[in-house]
Amino acid sequence: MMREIALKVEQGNRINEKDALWLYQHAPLNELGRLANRINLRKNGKAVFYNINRHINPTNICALSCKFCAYSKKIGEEGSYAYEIDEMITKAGEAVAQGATELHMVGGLHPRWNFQRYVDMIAAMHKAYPDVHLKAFTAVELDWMARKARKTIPEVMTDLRSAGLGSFPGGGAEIFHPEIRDQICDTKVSGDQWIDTHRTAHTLGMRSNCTMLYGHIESYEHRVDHMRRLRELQDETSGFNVFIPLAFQPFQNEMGVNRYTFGADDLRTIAVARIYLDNFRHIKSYWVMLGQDVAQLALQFGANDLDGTVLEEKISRAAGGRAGMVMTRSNLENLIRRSGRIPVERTTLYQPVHENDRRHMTAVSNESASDDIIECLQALETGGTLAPSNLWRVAQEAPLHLVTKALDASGKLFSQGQSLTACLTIKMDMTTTPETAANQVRKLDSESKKIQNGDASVLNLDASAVTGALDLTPIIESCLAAAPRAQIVLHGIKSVVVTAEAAGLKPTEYLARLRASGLNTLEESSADCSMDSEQKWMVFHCAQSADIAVLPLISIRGIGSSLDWSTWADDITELRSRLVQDKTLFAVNLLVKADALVMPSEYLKALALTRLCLPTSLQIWTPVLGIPVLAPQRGLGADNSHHPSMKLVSTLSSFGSSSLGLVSTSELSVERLMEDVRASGVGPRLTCARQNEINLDTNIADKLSTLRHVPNLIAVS
Ligand code: V47
Ligand code: SF4
Repeated sequence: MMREIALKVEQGNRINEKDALWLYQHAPLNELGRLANRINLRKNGKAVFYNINRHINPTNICALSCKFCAYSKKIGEEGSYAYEIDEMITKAGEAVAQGATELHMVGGLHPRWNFQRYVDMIAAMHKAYPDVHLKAFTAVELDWMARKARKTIPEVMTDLRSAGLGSFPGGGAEIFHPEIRDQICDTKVSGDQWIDTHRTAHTLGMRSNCTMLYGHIESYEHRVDHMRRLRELQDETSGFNVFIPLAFQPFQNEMGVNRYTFGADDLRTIAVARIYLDNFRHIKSYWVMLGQDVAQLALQFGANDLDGTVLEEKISRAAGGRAGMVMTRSNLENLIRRSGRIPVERTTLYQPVHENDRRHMTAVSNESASDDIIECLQALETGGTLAPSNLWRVAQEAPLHLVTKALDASGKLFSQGQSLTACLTIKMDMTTTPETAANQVRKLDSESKKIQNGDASVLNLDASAVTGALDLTPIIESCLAAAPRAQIVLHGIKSVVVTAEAAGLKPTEYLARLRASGLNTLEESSADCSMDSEQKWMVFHCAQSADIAVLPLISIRGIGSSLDWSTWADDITELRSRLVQDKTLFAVNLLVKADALVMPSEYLKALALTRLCLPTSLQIWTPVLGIPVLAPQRGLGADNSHHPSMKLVSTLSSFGSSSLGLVSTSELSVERLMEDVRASGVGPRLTCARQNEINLDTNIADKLSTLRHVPNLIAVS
């Protein structure tokens, strides 16, 4: 079916709603992304738009009470506000001083504002800043104004245009289908009215945008139906500038929805829109709702616009939006450049602000790379290896989609029991102070129940911050006394070296003692990256001869505004050379150096390349909280269940991850995590094991068979 749909698209035929639904439900994520990406490159070339704009939400006082809306308040309610026109002009002035070419204004339906108030607002703004494009008022606000003024929609639009309004934003569309609309915003204009209003605008020669609010209670069918109505109107009028999927922000709503959209769903939505909405030139990856991370990735999945600097956005913020309210020009340009695209500042009507940039908008037939890079990828695809210099160049130069194409063709994806696993873990921070360590052990008494109940299987002794000598043998013994079924992992290699030295022991001797006390795995920490590689591998070999499994690390790091692929290439080369002699290695962790600025698209490319470079007997672990995120943090709950990196979990298996590694049950909600894992499932490919999923101290063959016969394995299909 994927091939049929792709063929339709390649031959210039449009896909139908059934095809769109199939793509949503079944298309492999990367194949879908490649198709959408190809279409976008043909329509828009390598240019990705952004604009310098400011949002001004004139009031949050609203006569309606849409169930999804966290933003609206009633008159007199705490937190309600209504700006005077002067205040708005001051805000606009700040933006204009920073180069804004657009003001975006939407807000609540203020019961005490009459139509003239809106006309005055636009007239005053236009007078103060005649060169700035005023994009204001949703179909919902226009309907409100028309009813208040007893005017028709065309009259309202004409008056606003005469006052200086430039175009209409796409809000208020939500989900058109009455099955959903009646549940989430029954007092708002209907879907048909929304469409009629935009038809009127287009007929009057004005342009508008359109949106879709997704990720709440609607189904894929409702989304496709929504897009169908937009495509039909666009066929009629060609008046839409852009389609903007709005990812639902889940806090303070009356619909019982309390989780962010899955990253894989966001990417799917952008891609399906790009493929289905063939009569739209632009698809917006709205960073405010998607978060910077997914917004950046979406540029590879069919989107060609990031929206703008925004400056003050209150609607998503009220509902738990965590992407921040403002981006600078250089932030936006950096996100675009590091996805291999060319940033182009645009006007509201999608013209380049600098005429010279138009050349970047010329169609490109597909992602490309030089012949030798293609040859290198082919070598990896067929199981070959590359010299370090070539490895480094491939990582640096190959576009993400060429890498995933090679990965798909290699047959390495989903080769390990077709699972994405997680080892549920209790983490204990080790320190050199014996009293604190003893306290930790005491704490374990309560935590040990989790292990006895099978809710966790691993005890992770985190010694990565330990700098002095700390003999872990008594601690491990106490741990096992409290939780006899626990598998003990030691995180951090340096402590082994330091402690052995202080005790006058050889590392082999100390490791043998640790093994005798019950240690089964030694895991490299990012703090160990500074160790000399020979010394590190010497410790690993000693551990292995003591029958302790080892988990090395592959690290990537960002430097300034780019990514340094050399540490990654070195780690891969090193690991490959070790693998020749060492058949007992079973997994590696893929980690970003803590201080690094690494883009999500770069992390996923590193993951896909790592999978391509290493034999499938070696699992690649992507620890959830080690996935790089760009967005600033906000406190949304005590644990990390809403951490932005969770958004990417649903994408990881498509890029070659085998496991989320050691997941600390006190840091992340397992239920949430399982939802994310399920959300990545295309067909019966993914499973999330709750307990004993990886028996760390067995050899690979045993372990793989364990993977396939895990008790309580939850199959996802
Ligand atoms: O209509 C409300 C949505 C819209 C939430 O045209 C929410 O360029 C997510 O339409 N989670 C207003 N979305 C914003 C809008 C928009 C934004 C950016 C650019 C453009 C454009 C238009 O925000 C509303 C509603 O669909 N919304 N609450 C929420 N919790
Ligand atoms: Fe009012 Fe708009 Fe919120 Fe609905 S979504 S309650 S119309 S501000």
